[in-house]
Amino acid sequence: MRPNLAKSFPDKDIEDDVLDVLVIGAGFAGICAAIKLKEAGLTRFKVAEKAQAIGGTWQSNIYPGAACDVPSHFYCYSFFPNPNWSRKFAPQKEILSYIESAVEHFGVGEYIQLGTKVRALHFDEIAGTWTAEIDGGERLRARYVINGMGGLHRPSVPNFKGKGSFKGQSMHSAQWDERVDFAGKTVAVIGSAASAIQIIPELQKTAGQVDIYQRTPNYIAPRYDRAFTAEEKARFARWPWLARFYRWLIYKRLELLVYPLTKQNSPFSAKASKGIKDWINTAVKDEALRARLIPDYRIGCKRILLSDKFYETLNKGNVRVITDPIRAITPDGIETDGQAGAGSPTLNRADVIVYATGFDLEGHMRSIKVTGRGGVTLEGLGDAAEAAFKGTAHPDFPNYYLITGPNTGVGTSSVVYMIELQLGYILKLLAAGGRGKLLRLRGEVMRAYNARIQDELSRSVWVSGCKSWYQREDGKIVTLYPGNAKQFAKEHARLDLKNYEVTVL
Ligand code: N01
Repeated sequence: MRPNLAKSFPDKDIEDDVLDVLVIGAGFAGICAAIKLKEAGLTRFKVAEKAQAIGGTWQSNIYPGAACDVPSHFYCYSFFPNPNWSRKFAPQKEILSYIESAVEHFGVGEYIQLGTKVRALHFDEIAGTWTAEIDGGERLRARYVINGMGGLHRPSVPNFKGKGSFKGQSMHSAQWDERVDFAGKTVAVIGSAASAIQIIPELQKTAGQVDIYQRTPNYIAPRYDRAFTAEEKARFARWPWLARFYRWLIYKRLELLVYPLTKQNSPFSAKASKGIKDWINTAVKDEALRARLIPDYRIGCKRILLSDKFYETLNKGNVRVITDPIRAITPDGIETDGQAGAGSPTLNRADVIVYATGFDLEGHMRSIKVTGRGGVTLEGLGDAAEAAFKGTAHPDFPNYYLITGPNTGVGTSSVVYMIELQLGYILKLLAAGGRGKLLRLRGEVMRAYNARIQDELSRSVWVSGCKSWYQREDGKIVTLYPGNAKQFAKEHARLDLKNYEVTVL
């Protein structure tokens, strides 16, 4: 049942300028929060968005080929279906327009404050409120904070020797420079994972030469992307149950066929990895190249990628895969070690360098200085800073809730679905606390929860011997949730108030 927050946050007796809720970020998570808060009867809330536009990931990742890698009918809000998705995997612009249309449809635009970068958050124990320091000097006070800033935003660009000396243009995949004309240029793409495999087939069409610097090969499965026909879209619009059923089929397929690959002893692994290896062997013409594309770790250890075009693109005459380690960036291009590190260095000339090298999760999450009870800071917490109960609540930060916090990634499902589930839980917390109470998670509850999660993760395929962004440098996984979407839903279905100390303010 949907909590009615109007009871816990009555309209009368409000004399202060304290917001009931400050939401951070206007991506899928923050906008979902705004919609749900409004639906539940709140009006005294604000969404602080650091950029000058809404959309989060889908506002910043505008590189050619950017698209979701979860089917669109499942990569959208369950309460706001879109019968008009143009393709099974919609492109970035369409996803961004979908988010914009949700803002308009639910009338939450007025709650979003753009160009508002939260720099620090301080908890005032006596008042039971949070103060947000905004870049530029503004301060916002709120009873609750919902942090929906997500993890994949801050570009990670490796500090290659000589990086600054490059004479040409360079950009990170998430900071695409649309002014750069790639026609006829030699483009070096560093990285060969989710972002790179979307960019490369597009760049190949215009660039003179595309050099792909691959450190580790990935398992790339076909996406089977296609456009929906006008009839299909009309049917989805005419019969909403059909769109719901189609969404459910996607959900079920991911749960039954893809999620099992996250277990070390999965009976599906051998078949799935053989299928991809067979595909590489038939799709890629060059035999020597095939050998360099076949991963030597278990399928699922790194994210299984989807592309219909990537392997085929490697057959084009203007594409090279370079697997010799990068030694340095020079003014003219990229210097690699010689063959297998034995020969003399090779300079591969480049006009443009594209860093498809992923994101700095830790740096991003720590980009807001959070100070909680007793002056405890995120930095001061060490390991405990990267833990949260159900990925949401932390004992040192009362009335502060995270969406897509630590150990919430169900990599085999739709993050939009997970966001809704987490918000359902957060809304229950808000209903229980209202305007007069402080809810503090019990420390032992968080420790027990995280011990269970880490124990389950120790049996996952993600610790089976590869290196991925799922893991920290020391190998600990603080990103992924070990269960499937159904278990995640169960985890977030009910609020057990015994897990919280409730203080009346
Ligand atoms: O980043 P990544 P991404 N020298 O960290 C290489 C989401 N996403 O932007 O594998 C040389 O996965 C690195 O090599 P290796 C999705 O969740 C979603 O591609 O570490 N190479 C790898 O090849 C995804 O998982 C969509 O050996 C270096 C690449 O750079 C997440 O974003 C689309 C290097 C980084 O891969 C991140 O994907 C795109 C170095 N020093 C992304 N450092 C959707 O469709 C790194 N690399 C929703």
